[in-house]
Amino acid sequence: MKNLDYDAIVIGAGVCGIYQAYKLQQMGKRFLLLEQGSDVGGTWYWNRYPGCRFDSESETYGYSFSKELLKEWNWTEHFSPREETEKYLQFVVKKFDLRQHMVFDRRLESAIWKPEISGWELTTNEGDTFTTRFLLTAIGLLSSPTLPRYKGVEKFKSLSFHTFNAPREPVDFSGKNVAVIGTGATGVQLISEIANKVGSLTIFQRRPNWCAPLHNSRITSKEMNDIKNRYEEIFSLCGKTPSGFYHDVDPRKTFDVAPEDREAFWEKLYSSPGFGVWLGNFKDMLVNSEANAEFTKFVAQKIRQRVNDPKVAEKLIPKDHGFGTRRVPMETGYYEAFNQDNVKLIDIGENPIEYITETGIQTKDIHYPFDIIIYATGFDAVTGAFDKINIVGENKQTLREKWADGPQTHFGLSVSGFPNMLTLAGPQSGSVATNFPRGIEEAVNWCSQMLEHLFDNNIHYFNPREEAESFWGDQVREMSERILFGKEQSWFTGYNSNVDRNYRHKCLIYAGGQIRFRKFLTEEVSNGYPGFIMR
Ligand code: NA7
Repeated sequence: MKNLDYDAIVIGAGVCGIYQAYKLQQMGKRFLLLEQGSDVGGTWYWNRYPGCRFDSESETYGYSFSKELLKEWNWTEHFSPREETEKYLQFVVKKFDLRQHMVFDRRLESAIWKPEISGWELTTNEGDTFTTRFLLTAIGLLSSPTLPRYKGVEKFKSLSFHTFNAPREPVDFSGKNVAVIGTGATGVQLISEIANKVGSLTIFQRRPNWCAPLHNSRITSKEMNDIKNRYEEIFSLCGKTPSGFYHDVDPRKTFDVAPEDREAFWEKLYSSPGFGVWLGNFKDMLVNSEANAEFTKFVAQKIRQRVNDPKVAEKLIPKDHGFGTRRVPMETGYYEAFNQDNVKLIDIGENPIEYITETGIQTKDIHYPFDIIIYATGFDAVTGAFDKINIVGENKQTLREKWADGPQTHFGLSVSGFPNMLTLAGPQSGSVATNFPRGIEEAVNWCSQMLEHLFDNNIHYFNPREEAESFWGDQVREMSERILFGKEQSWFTGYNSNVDRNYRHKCLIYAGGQIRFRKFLTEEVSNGYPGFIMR
């Protein structure tokens, strides 16, 4: 058989691709990593909008695989800002000398399965072609940004950008009239950060989300030393929760607890840092509508207390879904921003945006002039990045065709008919619904173990079985039906009004949690990979 250029090619130099590159280097394989950006970082390279940070406790976000790395790196905030996370990933790449395997400014345009070489032929936007035995995609869940389909978006003459493509140089907001469209996790971070830096801020909200305080703070050097001594315990704790965060559900049910104790518990959650308010709540809060409604009332009251104008407060309180049934944006002073004289909320349900003009936004009632328009309008999530690549598998079937009605995968990590391809953070994977690096380490470890098995046994071909894929589809559906989350329109359920194809009512993630997911993965290995054809 013809020699291939590489044993493996990894696509994407974000959190996932970097770790996969490290593993391949450890295995001593001939591999390459292609990255469309000009440097490493993925999410943390692209999203340069003000206020961008993660909602994971910093010490739970770093890689756990190297004790030395854990000892050397110091986080400075409990919830790290984008800039620091980007530096961290650059530090990792330098420390393990991974840059030598990476080629930047290369977008993968096509990947064609070539049975005669039992491998893939890849072509990039620069026209280079490579052959590889295994194709490993680490192309991100939220890397295909979507602009709203308003007429005239391209006509606006002054500065406008999607948050994902925010300018690389800091934007000077002082004295500027700024519009933000979108109030998801991104919009909420951005609005909180720039409200007191702009001349005026006008927020165009379609649907409000239930937000909760992040309670970020600095990490002192004493705290950092303590964290370093506890890393083993920290990762062990994260490994035991469904979400890979510290926060685990409270074993009690909402209505089994006396109202005053319930209230005290919720007050404590609301005033504690991070996702505890969402993921560490009573065990029925995210599965039982009555329990959910009770906590939802509690959070609505908090919003009413924080926003001075009752009419504005009511607009900021979601009426169409309960707390935590979509992604909870974490905020720092978000609601208080609406108490500022320079901040205005436009409910586009009442006053729809009609089109974008050269100088601003035309709504049904009024034309608003702006200096800057920022689109925080989200992503063609999880499958969007795959759709942009022409991936052609066996029998010349494209991945787009295969997933036309929604993704079909085995464990979210491989796709029948697309041999020798591992979708490291693919749709329907359990790792994409977790504290990302925790789930990702799990997925990359598993895929690497499988690759070692293939290399060691001289296996040149693997393909997940169709039965395995339909089994996994059932698991994904069953888990999403169990939780209130699965019933709401959000990017997790494949909803995006800005793209033609919406996988309505199909979950893009495996919502069963990392413990269940890990069990499936472990059994697959111990049973000798029954879900795969290998030869
Ligand atoms: P999201 O959570 O998908 O939010 C996008 C926001 O933009 C949301 O408020 C949308 O309203 C709004 N949107 C989208 N399209 C339009 C149009 N056409 N007109 C008006 N408003 C619109 O994306 P984010 O970037 O905030 O967050 C993504 C993830 O990044 C987040 O979950 C974190 O994990 C990190 P809608 O709710 O659809 O009515």
